[in-house]
Amino acid sequence: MPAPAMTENSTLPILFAPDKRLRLTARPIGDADGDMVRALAPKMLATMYAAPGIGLAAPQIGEGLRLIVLDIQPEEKPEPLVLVNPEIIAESAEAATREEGCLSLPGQYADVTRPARVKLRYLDLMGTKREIEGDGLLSACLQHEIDHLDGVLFVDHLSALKRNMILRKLAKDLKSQQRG
Ligand code: K2U
Ligand code: ZN
Repeated sequence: MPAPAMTENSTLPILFAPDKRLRLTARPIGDADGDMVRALAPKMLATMYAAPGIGLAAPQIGEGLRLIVLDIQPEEKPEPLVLVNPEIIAESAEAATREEGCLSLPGQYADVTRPARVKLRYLDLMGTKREIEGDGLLSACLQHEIDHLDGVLFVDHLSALKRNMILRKLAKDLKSQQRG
């Protein structure tokens, strides 16, 4: 059986806020899930590249699993990362602010402040324990994706006023699209 390509051309539909499935806490991946996760990861990467995005969490495609994919490298040298059951094990006291967007909140952007550097422990697709440390865009992306696993969206880090403005606009846009 040929080794599954890291990405396939089959993309999955991305859920948009205020879909309730984006607010659930995802469950840890167990040993029994190996084959399903190895089949899902390439589809999530293909979906992310097609969006385009630099990160994607399983809840965004409706799977309540603690699985994220990311690739912050420019297109010429893609460096896909698949993180199973990722956990933040250290974060800097120093904070950093960056404008964030989200594939599940299309067209909405806002400045989000997070720890500048994070260290994560995770399992790779073969079940090997690994660690990754990041700052800058990688740090923001890792934290943004792990938030998704806990039902947290970037707007939750904003003031209630800004969060409600964005969520109200998204709900309105969604309604007008459904009306067609
Ligand atoms: O999880 C997602 O919705 C994909 C996010 C990942 C992300 C958000 C904020 C900061 C870093 C990563 C993005 O929508 S992917 C689009 C993108 C592209 C370049 C830079 C930032 C965001
Ligand atoms: Zn997002």
